Amino acid sequence: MHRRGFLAASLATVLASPRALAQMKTDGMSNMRGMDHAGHDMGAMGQGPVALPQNQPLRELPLLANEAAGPGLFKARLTAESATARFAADRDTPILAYNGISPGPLIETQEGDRVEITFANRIEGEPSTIHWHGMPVPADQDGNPMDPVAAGADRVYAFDLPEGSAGSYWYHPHPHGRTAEQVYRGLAGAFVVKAKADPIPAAYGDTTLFLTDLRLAADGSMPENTMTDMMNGRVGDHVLVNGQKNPRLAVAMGTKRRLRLYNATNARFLRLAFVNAAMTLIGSDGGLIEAPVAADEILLSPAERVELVVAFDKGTATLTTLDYDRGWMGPGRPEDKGLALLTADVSDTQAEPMPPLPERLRPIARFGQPTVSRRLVFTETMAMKPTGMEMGFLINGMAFDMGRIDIVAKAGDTELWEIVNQADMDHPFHLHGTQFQLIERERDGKVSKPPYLAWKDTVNVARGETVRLVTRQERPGTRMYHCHILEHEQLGMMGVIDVQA
Ligand SMILES: [Cu+2]
Repeated sequence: MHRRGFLAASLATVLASPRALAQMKTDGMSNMRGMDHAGHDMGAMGQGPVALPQNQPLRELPLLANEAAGPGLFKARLTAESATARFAADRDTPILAYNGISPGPLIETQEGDRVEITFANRIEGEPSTIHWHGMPVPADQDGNPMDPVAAGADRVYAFDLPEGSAGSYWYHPHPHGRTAEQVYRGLAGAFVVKAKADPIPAAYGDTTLFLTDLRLAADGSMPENTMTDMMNGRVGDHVLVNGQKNPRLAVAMGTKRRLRLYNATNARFLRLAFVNAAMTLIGSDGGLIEAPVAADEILLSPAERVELVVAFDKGTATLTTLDYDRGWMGPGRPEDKGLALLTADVSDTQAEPMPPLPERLRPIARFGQPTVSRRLVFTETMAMKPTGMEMGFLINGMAFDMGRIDIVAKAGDTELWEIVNQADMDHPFHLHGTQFQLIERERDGKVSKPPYLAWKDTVNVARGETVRLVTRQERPGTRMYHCHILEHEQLGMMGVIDVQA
């Protein structure tokens, strides 16, 4: 039996007190959507959400052009700046964009490549960084909040992609206190590292589906985060695929497609199913798994990725969402189920016969016995302050402090990390600088082992659950670990690990 914890109890108290509610309203939180209205999908001022066009042909993400002349080097420039997008047909939306677009351009490189990307921060008045989510890059190239790039400044991020690092990574800002806002305003993109010898048949193609979450006010602007957003993480009104709402994909009968799905939302849990098409899981955050696994549904928590092979054998197939209860605080829980994210029109014409998926994809070496073990406990707090309600999201009782080292580790050590979620909400745990292996989950004394071995950099830790994982940092330097609900990270659910040589 799961006991509702401190935050839920505090919230219940606050909601039960008319005085407190009135105070919250007069404290500039009258736009606290969902707290005093049922239903989250309200546009600004209680109107319905702004309608977005649907059913347009799926856009492939534009590639970031490689400016290097020879092989083995990927050289490019990413400029973060204000831009304008047209989500709704009749109104402009001011956004933040990489090279003018959101999602940012798709970076595609090969394992073994050297990468040199000049980052130009042209966001007015705000520092930023680029964090290479999941990638094995040196600590001083990983866009830590301690290494801000000032507004107007440039810096070069340079790193080598080792053999065996092929996978579905991404890039996004990680500046102190501003990550959540810079990401929901549009700064995020996919970074795919291709294998030199790829076991997946080329006939399946390779399509990145970058899922983001958009909320628009009636005038087309993106409203600022509210109290509800800070508490639950910002969930928008529209889930977009490559910036489009429910785009369409035309395929011939019998087609198999390789799809890389990214949850690049700030806080939306996506429990996904493909209606009328069979899904086979082939990869996780850090690349291919050992062997294909048939999947009826997939839970993709914020920042997680999967690689799928989808077989289109009948009629119209829809990538859709299923209900998932991740522990919503307060009223206004968004409708999770039945969202059509992508519709595939399967023609009657038979596709050329597709080669089968190999039975083995690649070996994954299991980590040896850990020599160090650590325990991270997630909790939530809430207090009424004269300035309003103040929430805290803590790891081992502490909120993030950039000047504090929380963990000292040694490069090359194999470590067991136990992530204990004593909070009322699920929190997706992300560790920088490496990939880890999930060992087991425990809830109410029941232990379950994962059905297959996989490289992960983000794992959901459900409320009341303990997740055990094994990891190893190969390089020295300062790394972050945090909840990837970006508003929770901002409110303190982050720590610093100092890896020593
Ligand atoms: Cu969280």
